[in-house]
Amino acid sequence: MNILMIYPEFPDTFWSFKHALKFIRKKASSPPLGLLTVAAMLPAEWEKRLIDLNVTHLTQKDLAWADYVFLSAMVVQREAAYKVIARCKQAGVPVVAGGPLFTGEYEAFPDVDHFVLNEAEITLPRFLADLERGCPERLYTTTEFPDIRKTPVPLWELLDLRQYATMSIQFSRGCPYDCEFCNITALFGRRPRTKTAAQIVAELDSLYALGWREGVFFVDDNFIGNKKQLKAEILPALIEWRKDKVGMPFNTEVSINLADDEELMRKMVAAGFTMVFVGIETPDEESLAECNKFQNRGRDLVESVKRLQRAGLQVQGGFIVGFDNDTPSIFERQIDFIQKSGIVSAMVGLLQAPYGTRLYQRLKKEGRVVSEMSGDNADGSTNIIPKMNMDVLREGYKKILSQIYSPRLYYERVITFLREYEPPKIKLHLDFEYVMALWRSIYELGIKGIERVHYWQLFFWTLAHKPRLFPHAISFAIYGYHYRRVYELYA
Ligand code: B12
Repeated sequence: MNILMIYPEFPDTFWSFKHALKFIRKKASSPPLGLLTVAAMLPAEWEKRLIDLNVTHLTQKDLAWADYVFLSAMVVQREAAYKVIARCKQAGVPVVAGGPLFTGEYEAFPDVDHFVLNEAEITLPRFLADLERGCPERLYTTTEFPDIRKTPVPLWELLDLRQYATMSIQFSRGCPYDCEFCNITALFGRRPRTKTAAQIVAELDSLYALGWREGVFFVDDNFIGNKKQLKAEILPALIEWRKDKVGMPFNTEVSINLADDEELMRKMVAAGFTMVFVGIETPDEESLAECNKFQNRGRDLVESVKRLQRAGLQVQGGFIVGFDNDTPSIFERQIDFIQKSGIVSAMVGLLQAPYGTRLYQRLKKEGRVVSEMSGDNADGSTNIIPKMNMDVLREGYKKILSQIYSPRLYYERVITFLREYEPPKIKLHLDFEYVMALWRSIYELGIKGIERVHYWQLFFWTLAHKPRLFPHAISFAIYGYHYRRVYELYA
């Protein structure tokens, strides 16, 4: 059996990092981990190939080779997925689809032959058994959450590793918190399900053996969902693993209460974590109460962020405007907060109601859900009728973005961050492309760019005050260019 796994192209978004990737000559930020995981669950004797349309093309020859196409996508890849399905149909290759896009809206894809939805650990074996008997059904779903201690090591071999900026691995699924707008608990449950230390070490070993030395993103919904297991089992195993390794800094997603736990922060940093994404959402207490984000309440959020930074963790933040409690003063307050916190990468979105969330149910009852989501939560669109006047909200939103990604405020924030940040202690690997990225940034940003004055200020400030953080400063300059370009598109 020949299986062609296809991952559709992402549009140009905040998360695509397209404008930054060209500096390091990479084509995509992350690999399609869902497909690689599914590939490892298929019979070993089947032939498998991967076409990630973010790094390569799909040819007629590829389609002629395939007995089945296995397709995965998120909502943001919807249009690109339709195109892939049309090509498969034309070529007469049956399509098996899974992943978040199809799990959420499979009815909208009449041309897909089989849907294997939810988590494949449960639904895929059922499909494969029916396929073997020659009677595969069209739809496989489940309401159960599988034990991921049996999930196999992803089939990294299918990837051309050189095309990616980071690799992904997953330790847990689910999140103990229950924020009103978030669909994670609906999708993956509130009790975090975790892999074992042996599994994680095996995944890291397999990547290391393939020569991978760049970053690894732990794609957990909340990495610290099970702190006890992390402290006792996982982090000690990672610290041990790292002893004779070079490179592979880790990043992940956590809730802000990590800042309350010195031991956990220390162990994460020792294990090689250098960056965390945190859902900050808003500095407004009322709005935090409205969305049930109690882990963010009753604390000095700026100070919590700084504590993480001082421990050696760069903080990326997610922010939302458009809560029912928000008044037009929120825009200035968000800008102010982002500047003070030194959160260089701030993903700001309008409040949206994903299907399956408590927010969706509440607003549906109030007649305030107008459509499904665009799938990109940082594109300035929303599927709800906000309490605030829509034009005021849109204008305020644009103002936040145009300010925080203006070269002046952006570079100011980079310096605020670098002052606070404790550099990583792990041995980093220096790739030739990263050296070249420095020269490319000098030309693109330091000579041609509208940010050139700020670029050179940061360049010399860092060399004078924080020379060890010089590579970080250059990376930030490159990211800043990407964010500005993306938000010019949204404007
Ligand atoms: C890593 C990640 C990213 C990464 C990398 C994505 C990439 N290249 O694949 C980055 C940071 C780029 C990203 C960005 C975004 N993401 Co994202 N992301 C995730 C995250 C945290 C993990 C995904 C992952 O790798 N999981 C591990 C693998 C093993 O799981 P999986 O892909 O779901 O695959 C399993 C099943 O779905 C199934 N399966 C998957 N594909 C297939 C295919 C077949 C044929 C079969 C049979 C089965 C199958 O089997 C697998 C094993 O069970 C998820 C949350 C989550 N826990 O899944 C959100 C998630 C996928 N992201 C989401 C969103 C909304 C986004 C963003 C729009 C913004 C945001 N809020 O984060 C952007 C859009 C991307 C863009 N470029 O514009 C949503 C998607 C919702 C939807 N219905 O589409 C999720 C579910 C989070 C959420 N709260 O809803 N994301």
